[in-house]
Amino acid sequence: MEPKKLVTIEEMEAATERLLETGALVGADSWQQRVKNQTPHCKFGEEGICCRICSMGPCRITPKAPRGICGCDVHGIVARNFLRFTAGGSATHSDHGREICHTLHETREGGNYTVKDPEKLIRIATEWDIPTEGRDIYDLAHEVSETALLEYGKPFGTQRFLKRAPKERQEVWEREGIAPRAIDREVSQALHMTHMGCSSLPEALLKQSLRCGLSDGWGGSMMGTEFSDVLFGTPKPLDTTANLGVMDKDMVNIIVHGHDPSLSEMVVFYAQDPEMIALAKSVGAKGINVAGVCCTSNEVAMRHGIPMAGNFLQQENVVLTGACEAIVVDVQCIFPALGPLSKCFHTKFITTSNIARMPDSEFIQFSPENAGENAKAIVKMAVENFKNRKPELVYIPDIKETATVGYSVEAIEKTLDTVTNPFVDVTGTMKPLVECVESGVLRGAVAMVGCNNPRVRADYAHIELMKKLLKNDIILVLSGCSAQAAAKAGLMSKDAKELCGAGLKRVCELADIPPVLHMGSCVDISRMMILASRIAEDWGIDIPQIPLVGCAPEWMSEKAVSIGNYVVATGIDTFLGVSPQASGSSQVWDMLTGAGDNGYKQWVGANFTVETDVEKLGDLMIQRIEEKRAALGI
Ligand code: BF8
Ligand code: SF4
Repeated sequence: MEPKKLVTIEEMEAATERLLETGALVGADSWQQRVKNQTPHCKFGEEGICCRICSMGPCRITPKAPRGICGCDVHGIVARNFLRFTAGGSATHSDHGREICHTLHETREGGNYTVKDPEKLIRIATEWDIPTEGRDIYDLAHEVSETALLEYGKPFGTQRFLKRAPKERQEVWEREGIAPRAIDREVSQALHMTHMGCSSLPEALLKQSLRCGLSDGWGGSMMGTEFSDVLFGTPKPLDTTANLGVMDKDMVNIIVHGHDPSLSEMVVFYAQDPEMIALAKSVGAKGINVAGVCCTSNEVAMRHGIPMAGNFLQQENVVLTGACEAIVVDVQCIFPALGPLSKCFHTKFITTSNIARMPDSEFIQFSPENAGENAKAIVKMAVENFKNRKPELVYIPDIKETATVGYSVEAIEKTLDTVTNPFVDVTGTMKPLVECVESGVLRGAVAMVGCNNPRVRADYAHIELMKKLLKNDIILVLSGCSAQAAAKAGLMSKDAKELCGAGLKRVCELADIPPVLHMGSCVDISRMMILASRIAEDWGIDIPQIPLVGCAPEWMSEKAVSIGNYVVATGIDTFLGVSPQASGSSQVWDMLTGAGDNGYKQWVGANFTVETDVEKLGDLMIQRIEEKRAALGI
């Protein structure tokens, strides 16, 4: 069969160009223009060799000035900056997780929020030695959420979820002194260590980067994921659509953007309210269309099939369609540019969190207690704004692909059960997957994650790398903006099996899956950690031995660096297409990339590889996967 014609990156770029013409008509600014204004970037910043942590500085390291005023050398400065970057990401993800724990605490029968997956709640309670027998589910939810919240500040012990990792991993974390304690403590300690006159020894700073990252991946993010599932349901495979063509010129278009499903779930709910739909019809629309951007999009796509309008660098495009009645945001990855941009159109830019306040927005403070009321007010505001649309500015690019999303670990397990059941009387095991890799039908797996970054042609690295890996029988698990890049390009549709090598194609047919599995938002990279742990355990090997690597080809955020640290600490080699701001120190660089004899590789059995050439990055990943296979003798 001829491969299905999928939308190309050139077609997506042409659509963006056309939207920028609308922008020019109304005098809108754009990230494309701002990138030009900011180029070239500051070289000191790029290399991580500028220190601003005390007011004797800022100090910049040059051959003539090899030390800051306090005497700190370039290695200390770069390592401190790297740790601060990590701590920013860890704090952000973990605070998102904390908000979810608070939402769990607000659940009650008939309330704004309820427990949608009681089985999962009971499973976690049992794991945490909380009595479950005969208890009211809400009573249990409240105790579990209180216990979870204590993980942020408990005075003693390490994170409860670490026990989910294979024994060998837990021993590595203990041996290296990087098993994370209370989440807030790891972030605080990172700031303390990097204060003027504290640590300047790269080894100590980088070990804290690993520990702080682990407190995110195996602490805050993991709680964010697990309790989002308890609250809103554990994702199961669902069909949806992706790219700007999901917006509808005849409907009220509401875009949800950000990260916390506590907001987006409510907006989705009230957009289906008959009263709101009737109101939409009364203002001349055919109905209400909710679509997502960034991680919020992943959250609502995988639980409700809500279409994905786009990823990080497409957020301005949704406004440029002229058909966006409201862009409703909570926290993280929201361009402040949306304020002035929305003023060029009729779009309401609605901020909802005290954590992300922005000029030129309408602020409707959202909290678990007033969620229903406020979500309804937001939907109403969007609907009433339909009449202010300027038809002459409306242009929605006709590009849209189908995608199957929602592969939680539970869903993957279930899929594997259906494949093996006719032959083997075992369920709940990753063994069928392991057998596919051992036999060589699949060569291995890549966890591709992360953002867009204008340093890289938007989505190009994601899409090109995915195609290359699929051809080489490497299965992909995705999250974050990488997931939307794949969905926009049609790579999450089951038809994408035509792009795969013979082995992977066969697996997709047998299991009835797309070759690129959607695992959710960025906090859901914690799902990938569980998946890797389960595979290692069912295979009887340690995680670094699995022919599996991580990749963030277009990453940009502090969160991405925190993720990188915990993914590597979990034992998964990670490939980056954008350089961390750490190249100014040979010592730090070697420790991160495994070049020296003392660093990430020696401590945790995995390291970063940085390569900005997309072709070479793909080759390096394939090479690493093949090396791991050879080491296993398969
Ligand atoms: O947390 S992939 S641009 S949206 S940081 Fe942001 Fe990056 Fe997208 Fe989600 Ni993750
Ligand atoms: Fe300069 Fe040292 Fe102060 Fe950094 S801590 S700004 S290197 S004096």
